[in-house]
Amino acid sequence: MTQKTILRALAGERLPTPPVWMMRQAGRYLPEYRATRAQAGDFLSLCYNPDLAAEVTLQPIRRYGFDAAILFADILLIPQALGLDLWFATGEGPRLSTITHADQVAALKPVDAIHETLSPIYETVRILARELPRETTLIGFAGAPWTVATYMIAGRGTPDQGPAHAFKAADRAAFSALIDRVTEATIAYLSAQIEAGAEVVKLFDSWAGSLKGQDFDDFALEPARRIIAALKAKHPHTPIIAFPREAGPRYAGFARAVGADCVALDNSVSADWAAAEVQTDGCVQGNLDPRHLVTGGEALATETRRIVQAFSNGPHIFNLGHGITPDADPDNVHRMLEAVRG
Ligand code: 1CP
Repeated sequence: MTQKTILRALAGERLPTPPVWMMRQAGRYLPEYRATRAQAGDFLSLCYNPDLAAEVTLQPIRRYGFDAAILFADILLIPQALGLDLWFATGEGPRLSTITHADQVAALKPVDAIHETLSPIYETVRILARELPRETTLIGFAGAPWTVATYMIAGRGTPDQGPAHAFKAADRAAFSALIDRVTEATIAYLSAQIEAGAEVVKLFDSWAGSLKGQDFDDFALEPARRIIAALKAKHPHTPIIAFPREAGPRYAGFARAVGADCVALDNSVSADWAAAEVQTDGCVQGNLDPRHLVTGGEALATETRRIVQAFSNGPHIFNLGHGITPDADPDNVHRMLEAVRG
């Protein structure tokens, strides 16, 4: 049996044409997504409706034939499953009830209780495992503990993660207990996704770049290492992609340190630097600036080909450095794919 292209790249194979998918490939830039979302009502109703969540996951596969589909869900479902309130204020992004004291960390629901909330997500995975084309890889995901904790502490997205840094400085023990609780929940959540049919899992540490020095070791590296070790013990054949966004020089050696099969690169990293310093460790994923999908033109094709070329001597999955934005032109995605696949 010929393996799927993404799985071959994750196993360390250099392919003549890199496999390709896109962060946030199911999203508001697609008219069919906006229509299904309107049908669901709001964003969370879409996440918890397995038929509609599977439908929006499949939409970009039908339109573009990406090599992978990513489960449609959100990193903030875990805090909700641990007992926090979660809602999406229209046009304003996510809002959560906040954690500001050690007592509130202790009062979170036990890890075993998360499946009660998250079982519709596993049903979405089962539907997708049945319905995806045979050549398409199904990727499950979760947020990394630090990134998830920044939302649990602030109750919203924050430009500098100030509230989470303040909590860490004021009570490092309580902060560590929160990271531990999210770490355990993430292991249980990703294991259940794999058991339902996810073939690869990705850990999104979108705010890793604001952790420095020892904090990066303790709260980005160590939780990822623990999650990956626990998953590998149970599911040794499931590849794992780590995304320590804006880790900069700390990208070097990261995959090896945490035991990941691939590291996803954000677009602040130079492809030539990463080919020399990061890809020597194994597969890399990335890293086109998503703004090129808004602006298009010759720069989109040139930049896409430059990235493919820079990573052409080793295993590479072509992707964006961050999520595609709602103002992107869907036709530019076709142009990007032409530039990757020739
Ligand atoms: O329809 C809408 O209006 C909601 C927009 C949206 C979408 C499409 C949100 C709210 N989440 C998602 C889906 C999502 N989120 C997916 C699956 C779909 C896909 O990739 O095709 C994934 C993998 C995520 C991951 C996610 N959610 C991250 C990590 C990746 C990243 O972008 O850095 C983060 C930080 C979130 C939180 C979140 N969810 C939604 C928003 C607007 C945000 C960011 C909030 C903020 O920081 O202000």
